Amino acid sequence: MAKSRRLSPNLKVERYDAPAGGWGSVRSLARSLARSHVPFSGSRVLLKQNKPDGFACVSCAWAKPADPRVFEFCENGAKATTWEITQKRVTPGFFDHHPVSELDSWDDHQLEAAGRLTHPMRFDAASDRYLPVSWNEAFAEIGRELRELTPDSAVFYTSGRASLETSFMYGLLARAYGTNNLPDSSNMCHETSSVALPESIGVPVGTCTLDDFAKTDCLFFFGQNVGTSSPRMLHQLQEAVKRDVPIITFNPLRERGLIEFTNPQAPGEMLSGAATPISSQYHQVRTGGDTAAMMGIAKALLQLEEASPVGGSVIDWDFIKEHGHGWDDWSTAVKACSWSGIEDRSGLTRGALEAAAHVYAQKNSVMFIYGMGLTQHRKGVETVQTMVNLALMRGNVGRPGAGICPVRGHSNVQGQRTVGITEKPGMVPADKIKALFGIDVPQKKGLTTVEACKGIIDGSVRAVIQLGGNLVRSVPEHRLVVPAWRKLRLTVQILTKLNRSALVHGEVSYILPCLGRTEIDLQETGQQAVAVEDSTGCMHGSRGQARPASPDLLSEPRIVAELAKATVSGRTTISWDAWVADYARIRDAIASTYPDIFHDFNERMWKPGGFHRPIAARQRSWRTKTGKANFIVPSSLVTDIDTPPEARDVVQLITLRSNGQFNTTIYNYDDRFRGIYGSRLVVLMHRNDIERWGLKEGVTVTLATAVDDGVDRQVSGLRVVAYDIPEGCIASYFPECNPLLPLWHHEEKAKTPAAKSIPVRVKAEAAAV
Ligand SMILES: Nc1nc2c(c(=O)[nH]1)N[C@H]1C(S)=C(S)[C@@H](COP(=O)(O)OP(=O)(O)OC[C@H]3O[C@@H](n4cnc5c(=O)[nH]c(N)nc54)[C@H](O)[C@@H]3O)O[C@H]1N2
Ligand SMILES: Nc1nc2c(c(=O)[nH]1)N[C@H]1C(S)=C(S)[C@@H](COP(=O)(O)OP(=O)(O)OC[C@H]3O[C@@H](n4cnc5c(=O)[nH]c(N)nc54)[C@H](O)[C@@H]3O)O[C@H]1N2
Ligand SMILES: [Mo]
Repeated sequence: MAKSRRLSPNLKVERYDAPAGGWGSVRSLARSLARSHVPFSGSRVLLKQNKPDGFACVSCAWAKPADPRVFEFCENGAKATTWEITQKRVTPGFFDHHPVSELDSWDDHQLEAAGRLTHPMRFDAASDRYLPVSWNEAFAEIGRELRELTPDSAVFYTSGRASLETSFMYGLLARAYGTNNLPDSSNMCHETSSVALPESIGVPVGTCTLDDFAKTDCLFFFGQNVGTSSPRMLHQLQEAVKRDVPIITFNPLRERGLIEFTNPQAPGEMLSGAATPISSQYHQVRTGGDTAAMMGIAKALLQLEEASPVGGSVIDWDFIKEHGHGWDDWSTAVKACSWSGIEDRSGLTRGALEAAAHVYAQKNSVMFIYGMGLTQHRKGVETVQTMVNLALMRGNVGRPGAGICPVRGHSNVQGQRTVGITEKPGMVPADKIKALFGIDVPQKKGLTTVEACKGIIDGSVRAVIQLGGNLVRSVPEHRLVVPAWRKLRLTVQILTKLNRSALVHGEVSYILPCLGRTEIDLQETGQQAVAVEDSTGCMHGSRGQARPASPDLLSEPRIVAELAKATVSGRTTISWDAWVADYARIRDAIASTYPDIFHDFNERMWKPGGFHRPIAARQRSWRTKTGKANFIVPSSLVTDIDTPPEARDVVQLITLRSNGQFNTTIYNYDDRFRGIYGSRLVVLMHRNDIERWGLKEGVTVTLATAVDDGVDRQVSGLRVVAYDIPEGCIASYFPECNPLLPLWHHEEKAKTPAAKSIPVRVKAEAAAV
């Protein structure tokens, strides 16, 4: 195949065989500084990123070390910062020039690239424009509107970026108002882990910290695209590889960051072009085939154990006896699984899985890292639990260098759950909240994100408040959600940048622009700081460094406090103004509510490397129903349960993120690591599949969801790109493909949309080029 192919005037595809990191990432960073019109002073702000005295990156949630590098950020973190500190502005004058119906024709990139919002705005139907409004008027009307609704018809969404302080207040606001309708981005992301892990090991989060990377003997890596989604982790992986730690990867796509890496911050490596190979084994599993692959590895382990001259050299019997529950059922199920079934479902050979098991059996301390490739499936909970079983077989939870490591998405998504953003009332200490703040936590379960969408479609939800996020793009089922969204009575977007969710608006609609985390937040008692929790359960302080984008912006804590005063005044004992004057008081309140995790919060948040929350499973204390670590048997190897087995022309669509995006924020149209430039409207297919359907690389196709429920779901104009992906699997980008995702096609228990296996048919378009 030619190294570089032009498939249309704006689409170029090439084989990208440079390492992740390296000069490519330096060039890309320089371009994003220039595009956002960020002068060199912007790079001074970057030096404070992820530093103990600086701000926590607004991009991913990866851990921040106690002894940071000079540049403790990656290409994508830097992009996120420059995107936020851009010099471009969306002022009231901008809205005057552009009616809402015109803006609605702009694409996601154009909307956010227009710059930072500067002023609170209210939609005016007569002129089809957003008009400036005073903050006081905005809060008063939103409060009035909310008070007129029944509490359960309002939804308080938050994207995982808002700080611990803001999130805590937001939870209290919703509960004082009378609802647990507090869905967050986690509902589309790692909710699968939050359901799977408590049943298996009694904690809702991972058990690994950064220290474990320095002590581990082997890493298993499932369905996480480290080079794009959490690039700073590449440093830990590189260090591990240099200690000869094998990395065994399962991913349908050969992702660059999992193949090789050049540390852009190591001059020697940059000059010599030396790259560190990352994965020692790379298994291109079929999408949804991980449960089968894990069963295969487990089966091979049992066989190795049986064949070993000294019993117990492979299976950790002492651990299982003392800590395990359900071994007999598990080992029986593993033995009952046929190799042919495993090979068929995983798309991997017995030999390949035995090779993985062979390495695993020889290594002492092993970590299991994973991302959306496991969580966004119909049976994702079972897959995560099967992976935990694999860890438990060799006692790999609760000792140094070993454990379970879900890689979280948004920079504080894990922390939001920790301080009460959840639709499940049982997850918050109701008695404390009553005693401390005079709020009765409603006992009715609230709506998840998927349930909120259902409510929007059926009309039972009347108001959506979004603290960050862009639900109109990030949720499934656009064809039904978007028109229903327009019928909402009230939509409020607390945002830094303009996005589609502000344009597809309700009858009464507000844009409330806020400070970003990189910005200096001045309140009555001086400059304020906030805190976030990273993927490893570590809390960090964060102090903004950049001048606010506009003098009219309010901080998120202030906006939430004002909304609370306008909506639930007299229903709590909280002195909202005092909290806003000094965020340390909010942290004291968090510490009183969750003392085990947050005692002495204000002092400890500045500890280099942050402070850890206690995670019982790390100490081998199992807060499960059995009091043990549970081997939970998956119900079946079949994960694509919405695809009839006889449907030969149906393929499984994986929706991907590119290297040029952060969720619905599209920085540019390139996906450098996958060698795709200039367009996101592509579909990656195996050569044999292209041939089978009589297509050619470069033609345009329509994808249609292959389910029969009366809803027509199609996305057109996608150009076929030949790609190294298993046959029967195709890939395209999120959010462009979200119209294909049925709302009910979600993880069975966790309700996480199954965005990594959407059954679709590929249809050639008549006017193909
Ligand atoms: N630059 C950047 N960083 C981000 C984000 C972003 O959009 N851009 N988003 C943030 C957020 S909110 C999140 S949740 C994380 C997401 O980060 P990831 O967890 O990396 O999620 P995805 O990028 O969606 O892709 C997951 C990977 O799973 C693979 N995969 C797909 N199906 C399967 C499968 O069935 N099995 C296996 N084993 N692998 C599979 C895909 O090929 C892909 O490499 O990143 C965060 N960081
Ligand atoms: N098909 C498919 N769908 C998916 C996924 C997938 O892999 N495939 N991934 C899912 C996942 S993992 C996630 S997490 C969701 C994400 O979904 P969301 O949480 O809905 O979306 P984001 O794109 O993260 O939100 C971006 C918006 O947040 C606003 N924003 C940015 N910074 C700030 C800030 O500091 N404060 C405030 N208040 N606002 C800010 C900006 O205006 C920006 O437009 O999407 C999910 N949807
Ligand atoms: Mo996410």
